[in-house]
Amino acid sequence: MKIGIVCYPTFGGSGVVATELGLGLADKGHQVHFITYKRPVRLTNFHSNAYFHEVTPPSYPLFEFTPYETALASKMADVVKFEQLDLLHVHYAIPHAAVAFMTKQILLSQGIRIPFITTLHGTDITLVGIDGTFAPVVEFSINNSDGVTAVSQHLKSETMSSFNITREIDVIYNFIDFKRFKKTNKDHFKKAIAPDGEKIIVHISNFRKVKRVEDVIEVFRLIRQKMDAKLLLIGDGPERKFMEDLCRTLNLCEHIRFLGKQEAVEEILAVADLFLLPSESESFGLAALEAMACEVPVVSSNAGGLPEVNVQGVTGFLREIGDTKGMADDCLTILSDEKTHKAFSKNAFKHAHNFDIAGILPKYEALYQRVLAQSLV
Ligand code: GMT
Repeated sequence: MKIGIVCYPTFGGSGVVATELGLGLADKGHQVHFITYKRPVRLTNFHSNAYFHEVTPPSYPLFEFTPYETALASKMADVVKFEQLDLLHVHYAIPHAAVAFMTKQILLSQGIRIPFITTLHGTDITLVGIDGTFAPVVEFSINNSDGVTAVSQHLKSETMSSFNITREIDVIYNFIDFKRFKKTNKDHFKKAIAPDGEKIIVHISNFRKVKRVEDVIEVFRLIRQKMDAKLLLIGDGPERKFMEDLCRTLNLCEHIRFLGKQEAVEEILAVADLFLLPSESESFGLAALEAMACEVPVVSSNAGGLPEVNVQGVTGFLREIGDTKGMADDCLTILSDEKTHKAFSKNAFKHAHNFDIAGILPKYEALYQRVLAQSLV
């Protein structure tokens, strides 16, 4: 099959999922065309079945806001036509679903039928999507997609209750590639970070408000009242400066390292004893799944789709949003006893296998076939 994938090319989860999905499909012999404004961060190596088409909207003195959507639709129409694509799969509804609808209409006027699938990832519904500025377009483009998927049951329910949805939404969970995410021996790295055998806690996010990184720091402060520990913060974003200031105020800088954006997160997860994700809202929590695949237990908030990934009392613990004291207690439960930690690590690894790419990819392929068959009717 020839598939066009449209996504954000950045470190964000939706771009990562879209790229890994495309590469997985390319491995299986499909021809995959990524269409976006920059090479996706995980599209690093040459793959004979993967292509990249860059969208470069021209600047013009009249434009205060460069019309990216128009440039994207034109590029999508061009790639569909020239490469004879079978379908388009767009990730993150805003603006990609609406642009796909426009592309479909442009091509229809030229006698070309191209169905499109929209995958909803999270804030495209929960935070940004429901904002009145975007809601009518989001609702219209979901209802007029040829297939729609959500990355968790929770996100599907949120979508159904927030909009007037007149079509079916399939839940296809995010996935993990165990070839890449696995526990490896990085003892030298562990020694450098925690020379006295301190426990290592890791948090990965885009440092947006919704991630509540301040809670990570507060939980860590409470843990340190009871045991020696180090905190590694991976990622970057608007909140980072405030978090650095907070560490200084709390006099914790010596024990906290800001590692910034990292490509090989699996190498850092390999030395982690625990993963913290206290988000305000989280449709799935891909970072938690990546940790679990590396045998790292998770303490998270009970937000959104997180309970579908992190199982209470099995792979880790979940607490109400903002309950930093409870989260710290849970971390201490896991970290203070070697046997408990081992059991949680084992469970996390086992549960992560429910999201193995080998099982999830065929679900997308089946959806593609169904949508293609319907579009021929
Ligand atoms: O919504 C965001 O904050 C970013 C978004 C993205 O585009 O990276 O993340 C969402 O999609 C991920 C991949 O499906 C999910 O793992 C994240 O849970 C989800 N983020 C939120 O719902 C906050």
